[in-house]
Amino acid sequence: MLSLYTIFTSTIIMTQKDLKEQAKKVLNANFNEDKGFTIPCEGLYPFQWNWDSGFIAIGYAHYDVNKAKREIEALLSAQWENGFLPHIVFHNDSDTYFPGADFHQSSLHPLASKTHKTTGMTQPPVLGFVLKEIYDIVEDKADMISFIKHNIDKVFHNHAHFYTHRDPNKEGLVYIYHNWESGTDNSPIWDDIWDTFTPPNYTFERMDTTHVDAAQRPTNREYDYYLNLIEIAKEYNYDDAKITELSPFLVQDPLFNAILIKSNAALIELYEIIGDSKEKIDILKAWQEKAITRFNEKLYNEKLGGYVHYDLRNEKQIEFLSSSSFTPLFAQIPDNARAERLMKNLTNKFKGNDKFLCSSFDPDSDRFNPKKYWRGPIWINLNWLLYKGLNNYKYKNLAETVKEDSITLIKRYGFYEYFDARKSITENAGYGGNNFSWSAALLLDLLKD
Ligand code: 2M8
Repeated sequence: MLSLYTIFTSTIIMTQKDLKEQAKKVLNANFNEDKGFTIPCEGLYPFQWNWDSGFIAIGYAHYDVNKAKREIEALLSAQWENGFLPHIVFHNDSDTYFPGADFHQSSLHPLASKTHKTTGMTQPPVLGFVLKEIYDIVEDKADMISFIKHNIDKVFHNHAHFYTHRDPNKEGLVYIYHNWESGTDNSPIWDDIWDTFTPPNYTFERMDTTHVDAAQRPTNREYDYYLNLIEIAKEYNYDDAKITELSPFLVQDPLFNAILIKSNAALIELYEIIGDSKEKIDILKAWQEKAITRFNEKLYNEKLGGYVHYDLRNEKQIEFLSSSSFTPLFAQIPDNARAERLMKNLTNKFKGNDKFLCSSFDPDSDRFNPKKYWRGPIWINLNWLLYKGLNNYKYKNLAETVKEDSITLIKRYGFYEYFDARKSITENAGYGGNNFSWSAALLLDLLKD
């Protein structure tokens, strides 16, 4: 006879097994077999997105390594000749998304991909650490090493592009020139920057709000700012030097830079495994030393007890806490004392007694909105970075909370794009697109143990 304990644990195991199967279904349905890449979400995001693909490849590594490889190679196939990796690759046509390839016009840049239409902006550079994650996951290390050998220099070239063209002070911190480069599109962080310039009122047809409730998406006026920044970059053919000089949006983002630093560290480890790469390792180590020191000097805010964005155009910190404030833990940037303050903020402010972790913006701020995109809701990719980050320090219990909260939200509401942090919510609190790829992929990774 089965004991109660066996019945209980087997129910949990079954449930997790079901959840994993559902996650795989979401990913497989979003995979484009012909072109070898995965859309983030049907209708809403019909192309290949840069950092989405990295997270998605981690999910595939758990059950179909060939798809993981194809995903990464599809992204790298659109790399520009100068090492730049665009934020969207338009492998296919689709009229369900705006702004598409015709708006972005990447061919204005002389070194843009000649084979693929892309955007002229980038996203957090995840590929370095993604290669290392996949290497750690798969059993056939020799096979993965040969894949990595084939691709790693392209990722190195991408990092070199950042430090050459996006770091005007040569201080080891790179800038983003568009909020879409941050990945955290309509975060309240940008509100102060919007006050510094006035875009025209463009005439355009929003497509996102035909898929998702407008209350959960940016406003039309916010889109004017997004489009205007692209128009300015296009006016200068996406020339980095001109953007550095003239873009009204120039920000050193802690999430973006933490990811670059983590990816540098991963490249060092991978080059060491491959062997025979001393010169590149030395370059990476020099970048790391400078970047980590400057990150701690420039992006930490003592009063708030967290890392913040730096407005490079207007030379000042943007003094708000967001989920990005905690991502330096992922790259082991803070010392133990700072890590402790981050942990306290997460515990007292972001979690409190009544919230799932981790809201994308300070829940005590009057700019916080629990339903609107990056102005408050929880995102699974940020939770994954946080889970890994807390585990880099001694905060294993809090890491488990982040993991369990992520699993609970997906179990309860489905594979949504973002979630309400309030535990008291009784109606559906999964927002944005459903069957969202990185929620499925990273759930597979969180459930691996
Ligand atoms: C969201 O951004 C795109 C623009 O890049 C959009 O709203 O149209 C963001 O959440 C971004 O981080 C993400 O990569 C993208 C696709 O999932 O959607």
